[in-house]
Parts: sequence; structure tokens; C-alpha cells
Amino acid sequence: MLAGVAHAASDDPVAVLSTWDFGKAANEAALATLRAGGTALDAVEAGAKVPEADPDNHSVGYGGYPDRDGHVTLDAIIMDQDGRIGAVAALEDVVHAISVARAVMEKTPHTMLVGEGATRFALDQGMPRVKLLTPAAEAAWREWLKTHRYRPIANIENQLPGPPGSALNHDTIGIMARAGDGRMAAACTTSGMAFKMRGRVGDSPLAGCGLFIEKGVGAAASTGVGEEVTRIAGTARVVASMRAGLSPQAACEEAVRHIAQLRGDAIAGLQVGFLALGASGDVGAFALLRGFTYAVTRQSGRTEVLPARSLFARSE
Ligand code: SD4
Repeated sequence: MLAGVAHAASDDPVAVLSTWDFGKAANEAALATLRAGGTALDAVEAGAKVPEADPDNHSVGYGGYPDRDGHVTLDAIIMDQDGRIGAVAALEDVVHAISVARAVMEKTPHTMLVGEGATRFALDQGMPRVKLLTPAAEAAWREWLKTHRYRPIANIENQLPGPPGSALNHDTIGIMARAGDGRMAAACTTSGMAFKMRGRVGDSPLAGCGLFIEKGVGAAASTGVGEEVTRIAGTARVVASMRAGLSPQAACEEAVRHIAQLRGDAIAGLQVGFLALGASGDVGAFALLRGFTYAVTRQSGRTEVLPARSLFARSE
């Protein structure tokens, strides 16, 4: 059994926490928003927008890899500690899925809009229509069409974009912020698994699967193969464990172990990672396989990208 990495609450508390190496740039945008007087909700939205706008990130927003029919479809959720939720799934033609999710939360009586209705709502809100499929992502898809093989590769999120077709999986950003007054919010945005079936929705936009937060307890986000997270309502489970007294680290480990026990050989080679931020600022991170990384930014502005511990020593 691998011990967790402990991050003691210190006089330089954690302000922003997010998944993968590219979370660093997102964290910096989120911290700048907090410093400018923004709320935790403003901060996670600002952070999530960074990878969404990055054409070189083939897993989130603009430049994301498409589904097997060539459509880039986005899933996102935003949530605050008061149980306010907005989400979109299978959103097309709009870059900032997280802002659409926030508008769903703030301007509709609903918690989620999907597909054409989500796109129409976003356009009605004045968001621009943008073709999300970039030439690089289209080239990767055309390369993939030659084999048509769907096999998620673990930890591709952590790798720099390679030649077309080399990245057969996607990454997600899950980002959590804790403002100076202790208020928390969280967001998650993704283009989902590369070359997924048309209409497939992963864990990311589902409250309690890709993301969950509860006042006085903390927040959790997930990354990896969404189907495996959804099966156990992964982040609801992590937050429930924290509510019951487990540390964020122990809670992430419990959820990963549960997946491994439940699924056995079916999860061989698949990655799932959980990241959690307790209400007092403690961090937890754990994954099935080696290779999951996360970015921690403290109120002083110090950011570290750290490797998560994993259940299995192998990385694929
Ligand atoms: C999904 N969980 O759509 C997302 C993908 C992901 O790291 O997180 N990849 O299943």
C-alpha cells in the first residue's frame, strides 16, 4: 500500500488545486482572479477557460479531439459550496463550455442542458459560434479513422501533443478554489474521450461523478476514463468519505481501491485519478496507475506540479 502525500494546512494555504501539469496555467489565472477580488466561482471559471482556449490542448475546448464522426463535443460543470450547479453536455460550436455551464446555473431553473439546446442557449447568451475542430485535431481524427480502434491510453493527458493520431485519449481539467474567506467552488471541463461514440457523455459534467463539493467538507474532481468514475459516483463518494472523517488523501485512495475491487481485470490499463481539497485546505490525490499529476497553488502564489501516488506501480 502506498502512503498518501500529506499537505498540511499551513500559513500559506492552498488557494487553487487542479488536475494535470497544464493545471498550472489555469491555477495562475484562478489565483489572479481571487487576488483581483473575484469569488471562488469566478476563479475556477477563469482557470477552466485557460485550457478551453488553448488550441494545443487536444482535450478541452477549442482544439479538442472530436468524436468518431468528427464533431468536437464538450462537457462541463461548475458548482459552489451552496449546492448551486450548472452543467452542459455534448455542447458544440462554443469554446467556453464552463461559461455556458455557469450561465445555466445562474440564468435558468435547471442544472444541465445538453446538445443542441445547450448550444442554442449559449448563442442566445451572446457567446460566439466557433468551429472547434482545428486542422491538427482533424488530422488526428483522419489518421484515427484508418484503424478505427478505440483504446483509451492512460496518462496521455500528461504528454505534450504528439504527431497526429498519437494521442488517442483526452484529458480533463478539474479545478477547485478556496478563497481567503474559506468559500469554495469547483469546475470541470473536457472534450471527453477522443473518438468517443457520438452522443457519449462521460463523468465530467455529472455532479457527484466528475465533480462534487459540499460546504464544510470539501471538493473533489476526477480524471481518466469517465465510465469507471460514473459507475461508483466517484466524487460523491470521495466527499462522503471526507464527511465521515477521512482525510482528502484517504478518501481519494478509498475511491480508487473501490474501483479496482469492483472492476478487477476490466480496468487493466485504464487510468482514473481523484483529486480532493478539504474545507480546511488539505489536499488529496490518488490514481489507479502511475502518471497522474496535479497542480497546487498556494495563496502566496507558489505553484507546484506534483505526481499523485497510485494503486498500481505501472503507468499503463
Ligand atoms: C471523460 N473523464 O470524458 C473524462 C476524460 C478525462 O482524463 O478525464 N480524461 O471520461
